[in-house]
Amino acid sequence: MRIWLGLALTAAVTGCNHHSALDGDGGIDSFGPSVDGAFDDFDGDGIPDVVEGRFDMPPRDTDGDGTPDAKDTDSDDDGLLDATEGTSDWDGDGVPNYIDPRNDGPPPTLTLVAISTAFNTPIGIDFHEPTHSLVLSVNYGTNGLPQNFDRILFDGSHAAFSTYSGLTDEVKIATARSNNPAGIPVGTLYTGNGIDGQIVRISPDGSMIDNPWVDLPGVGNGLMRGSLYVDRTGIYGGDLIVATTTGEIWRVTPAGVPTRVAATGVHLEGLIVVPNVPVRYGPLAGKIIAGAEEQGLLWAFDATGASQTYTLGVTVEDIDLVTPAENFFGVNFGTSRLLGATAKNVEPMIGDILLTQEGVVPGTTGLFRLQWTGTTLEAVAVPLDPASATVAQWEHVTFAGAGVGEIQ
Ligand SMILES: [Ca+2]
Ligand SMILES: [Ca+2]
Ligand SMILES: [Ca+2]
Ligand SMILES: [Ca+2]
Repeated sequence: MRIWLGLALTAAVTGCNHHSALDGDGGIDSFGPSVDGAFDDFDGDGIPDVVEGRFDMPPRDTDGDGTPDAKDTDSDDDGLLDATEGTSDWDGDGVPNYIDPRNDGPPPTLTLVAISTAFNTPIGIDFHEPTHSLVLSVNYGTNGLPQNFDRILFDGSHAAFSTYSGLTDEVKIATARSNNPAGIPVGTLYTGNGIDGQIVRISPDGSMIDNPWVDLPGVGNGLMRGSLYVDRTGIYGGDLIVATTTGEIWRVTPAGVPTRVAATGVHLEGLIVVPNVPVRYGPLAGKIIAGAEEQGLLWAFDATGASQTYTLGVTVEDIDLVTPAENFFGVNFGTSRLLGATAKNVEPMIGDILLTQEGVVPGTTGLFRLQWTGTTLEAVAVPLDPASATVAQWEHVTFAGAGVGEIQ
């Protein structure tokens, strides 16, 4: 046995040396004359060429776009870079992430942890990237006093994000992140003010308040209590997108120029722009999606305003993309607490769409993973671990590179 292991080890070492010796010897393939070692990493994604099937005949090309995996920075064309996905196997199906465009396994069982600090009527939540913290809208039930927006510090305590106060409407928020293609200052916060068609903008440090920043043209536009979202895909130019309580969808440029995308006539809640990745999102790829709680429908809009609806068995309150290496946080309105789950816990659904339902059946998460199976759109309930904190009523949820006490 010992001899056998020794031989295997010797062979492996010899193999490495052999490939290293080849490197730079003038051998030519489509990768060029000077880079031909098996353990090279041509595309710099951290995955060696030999693992990426460079020496297969023909070289492996998972997404069939003509660029072999060893040169392709997104080998499976699912919108997540190979360097992010790596060779681990988040969905446990035996296929490494970087060549696995869909999560085939069941959704994870979530262990939600209640953050110890209580909040007064919390509603909206998002990531404040400049301070690596969560920003929340709070206090609408006390006439917006002492202020409407708090940041949540690492120990779970509150600090005012802005002195802005007096909003008595349920307040939804959206922040700009560094992935915004229009270069909106990172940490800029957008919200409504309870007045028809008006949007407020607050500077990243909370000090400058434009109220209103934009007053949508026309009347009966509705309130921003629908949802706000800053485009991360570039499909909408990095604009702010809003969905209103009267069912209008608008895009607003960073300079404050609004354009109406659609008008549905039905209260919309929850909003994202879906990355333009057909293999993962099917017919939703590249679309704005929003929920219509009272209809039990998901609406999808293209840039021309053309729309389609889907019945998924979920009354949507909020919509999010499950992002790599970010913790999950949600506003559990029924207990005035934040609930969190670790990035590791949500890993099996990275890249998927998460639908949040306000009304929660006791003992469940009230969260649903929305996937394109290749033939159909399917929303599957995300189960709750028996050891988890319970959910009373969700308001908004987010994925964030923030830590709060128990959730790091
Ligand atoms: Ca590589
Ligand atoms: Ca390819
Ligand atoms: Ca990928
Ligand atoms: Ca996999």
